[in-house]
Amino acid sequence: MAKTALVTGILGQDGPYLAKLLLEKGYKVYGLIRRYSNISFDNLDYLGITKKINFVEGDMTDESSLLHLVKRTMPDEIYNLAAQSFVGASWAQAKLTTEINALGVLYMLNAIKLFSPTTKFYQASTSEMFGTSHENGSQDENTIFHPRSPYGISKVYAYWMTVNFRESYDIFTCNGILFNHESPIRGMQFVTRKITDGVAKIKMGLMDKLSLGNLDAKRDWGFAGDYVEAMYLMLQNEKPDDYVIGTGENHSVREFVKLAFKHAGINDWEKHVVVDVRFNRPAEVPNLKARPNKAQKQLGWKAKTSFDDLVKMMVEADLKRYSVKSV
Ligand code: NAP
Ligand code: F7E
Repeated sequence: MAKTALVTGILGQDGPYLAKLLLEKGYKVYGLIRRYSNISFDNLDYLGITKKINFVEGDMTDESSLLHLVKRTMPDEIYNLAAQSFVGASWAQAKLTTEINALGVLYMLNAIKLFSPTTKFYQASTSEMFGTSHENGSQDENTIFHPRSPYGISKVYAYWMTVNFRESYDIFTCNGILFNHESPIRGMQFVTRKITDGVAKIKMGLMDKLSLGNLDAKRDWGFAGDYVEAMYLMLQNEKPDDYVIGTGENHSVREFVKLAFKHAGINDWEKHVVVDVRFNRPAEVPNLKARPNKAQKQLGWKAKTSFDDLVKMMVEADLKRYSVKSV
């Protein structure tokens, strides 16, 4: 019989890439969606898989909806990707961020414990939990957490609750501590997509200036399509554990900007970029770089897409979108 997986966050960035991978492996995929006045399947459409998903309704903040869902579907695997995932919004919406990202995970884990204790659970943890903490400029599974935003704090709660259900009830739970990963379907608010979309608009003459915040922040940026393979591999492993996932290389926002303009054939990038302090955060995370050795050793996972290829892929996809629109 085909394996079943429930993917929360199915309409976001990672949900569609993961669902595509699981469908290719023969899974029946349930995708959790909340109630919307106006729903968008654009990201699933981009990967051509909308019709293959079994949509189920629920909300991470509504415990009873998750209890019913797990009881009804009893999936082999649950990948919890749903979140208020934008760090920048988490100060103004700290309670909502906590309810979705922290309590939502507790509700899901309780549902598993009560109705489907053999279900394996993947939690989308994040490098934002490290904040300013590092050893010699990088982070691994043993680096202590020092989150710098309500988002990072909510994810630390979810991380430990995921560990605790493993230790208390012997449920197969894993944390993937993923560093930034991007793609042509990355949300528009995140800096990479804001840049590639802006560069494409400038190239097409639709915009002249791109306003950004801190150009000095450094991130370990990889491709989402590579990272969903790590999520899958964690749940296929013999024992549940927690893994840092990243490329092992980092770059500044400034480097990303320069490269994006270069791939669009624009040389005078500084003419088009304006620094606007309104995009600065109350507390910044200045420097993140993964040491993903454990994942490489135990899961056989390694990032495949280079920084240059990632930027090129995103710029080309946005240029294509605007070229098609302007025909
Ligand atoms: P994303 O594009 O923002 O997608 C998150 C999804 O969660 C959206 O589809 C959103 O639905 C859904 N969601 C939000 N609140 C919900 C609720 N109350 N009930 C049900 N669904 C809800 O995020 P992503 O980049 O794919 O990231 C996936 C996960 O990995 C997130 O948990 C994120 O925090 C984590 N993460 C991401 C990165 C990264 O670099 N991308 C790195 C580390 C960890 P709507 O469509 O309705 O908004
Ligand atoms: O910011 C700086 C900003 O919003 C990256 C989420 O997926 O990855 C993501 O969180 C950096 C920060 O991502 C702008 O200050 C400068 O230093 O793209 P971002 P993030 O905050 O790193 C982690 C791993 C997650 O878990 C999150 O869910 O870029 N920056 N200028 C800017 N950032 C934004 N958004 N906009 C700017 O104009």
